[in-house]
Amino acid sequence: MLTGFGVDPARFGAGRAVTSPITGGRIGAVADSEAPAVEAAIARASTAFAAWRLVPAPRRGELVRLLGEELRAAKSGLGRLVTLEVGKVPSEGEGEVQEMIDICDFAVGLSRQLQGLAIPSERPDHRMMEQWHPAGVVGIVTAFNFPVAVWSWNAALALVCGDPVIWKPSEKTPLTALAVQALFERAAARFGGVPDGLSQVVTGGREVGQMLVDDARVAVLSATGSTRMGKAVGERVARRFGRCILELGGNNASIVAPSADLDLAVRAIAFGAMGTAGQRCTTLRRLIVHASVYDALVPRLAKVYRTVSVGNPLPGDVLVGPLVDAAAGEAMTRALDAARALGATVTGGDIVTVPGAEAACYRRPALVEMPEQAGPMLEETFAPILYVVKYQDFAEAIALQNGVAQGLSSSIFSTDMRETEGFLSAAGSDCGIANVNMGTSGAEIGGAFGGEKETGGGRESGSDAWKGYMRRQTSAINFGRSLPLAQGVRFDV
Ligand code: UN1
Repeated sequence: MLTGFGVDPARFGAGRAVTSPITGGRIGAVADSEAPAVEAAIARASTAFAAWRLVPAPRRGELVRLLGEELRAAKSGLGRLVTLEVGKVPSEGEGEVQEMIDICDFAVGLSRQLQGLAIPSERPDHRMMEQWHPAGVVGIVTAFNFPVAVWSWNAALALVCGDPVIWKPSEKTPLTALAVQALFERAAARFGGVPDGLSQVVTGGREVGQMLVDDARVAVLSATGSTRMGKAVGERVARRFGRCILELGGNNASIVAPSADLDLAVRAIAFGAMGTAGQRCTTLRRLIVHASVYDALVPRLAKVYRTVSVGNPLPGDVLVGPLVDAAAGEAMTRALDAARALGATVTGGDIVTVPGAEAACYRRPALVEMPEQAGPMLEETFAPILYVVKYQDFAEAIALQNGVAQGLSSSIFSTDMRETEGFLSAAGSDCGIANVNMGTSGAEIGGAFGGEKETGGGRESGSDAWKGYMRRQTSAINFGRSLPLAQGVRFDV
């Protein structure tokens, strides 16, 4: 299956089994990296850093440009591998690779724009400036649901910023990681003279990630996953004064206001809540609907939930593929049971049997009408469950939107400018992402991606997220013959 990517077959065959969520069957096995191999990877990356930081940034951008070319050429094959390993429908598998290509393009331009500042000095014959220098080795720990794009948001920036990367993919998705590493190596061979160890993959479970977390040679640790994982990582990295970029759980909501365009809202809600089988960190999980449009909207959504196509994603004619594994299905059942116990009405959520895929986990997405925002609605369950509550006035809607521990993405459907601007104001949504007349998921790479509160506060991808991969240096330069002190201090010796 990895033919064409040049992946070393010695890396798989024996070791931890990799299964496809499409059938639940085994598609390969990848050996975990042993502790000495992880240690050696960190040492190699540290040596690579000493060389790579001296390569001019636009030249580093050239390597990322070549990586983007390799990704373009491999788009359909790699997208297919994402579909096989994660179960995404083909257009989403390819869309994920497109996201990688986009961030490579962004990073190439960025490689000529890692700009500092010239700052006016208060002292005569002085100037001040700020420069951005490479930070060091970047550890990248990624989740199963975006097995390749999240690496690229971090790696494309880190590489142009002058930092080597070490990637620990989810133990559920090592094949796509090895395929991407093989594409990187092709780009590196074309570039010529890339330091050994500039981009590496280590495989395995938590212990492997922990070695990156605890090693002071890893200057920046970027981790995507659950809030529980992020809390542990954040604490451990803080203990050694390392830097973290955390992209953790979301419990994203959309508000549907009285003036909303309901045709548009239905489509956006459907993609946001059911796309990727509800397994995006940006998935729409809570819908806050004004009482006056509730009866016009919710039955329409219920119809979509009853009829949306669920099944094997490979032929490309379904919208909802499988959940990643049986544990995800069990978590979905637990959440739905808890909602029912609180008096919820559930449409969908049942098990879907796919012939030949009895070991897989297919579920019809669930639309859950809640009497109030409580219980499982306050938690992120990584499954296609959309909880719906009613609201009466705008302030209540904002309070519900902000009334959870997570703060990743949010949106409002409204054509009332006072509401849309209020939603985006300082007193509006408390999330890292706040959209208008669109869903909560499917962000473009040009903006900074991440969220507040238990989402972890990190920012990746576009805007000035690159600053997280560099260290800032402030310099004051005296080009005169006297030594005036700042703040008017006198110290004449
Ligand atoms: C994730 O689920 O970890 O905004 C990332 C989105 C995608 C990225 C999701 N661009 O939905």
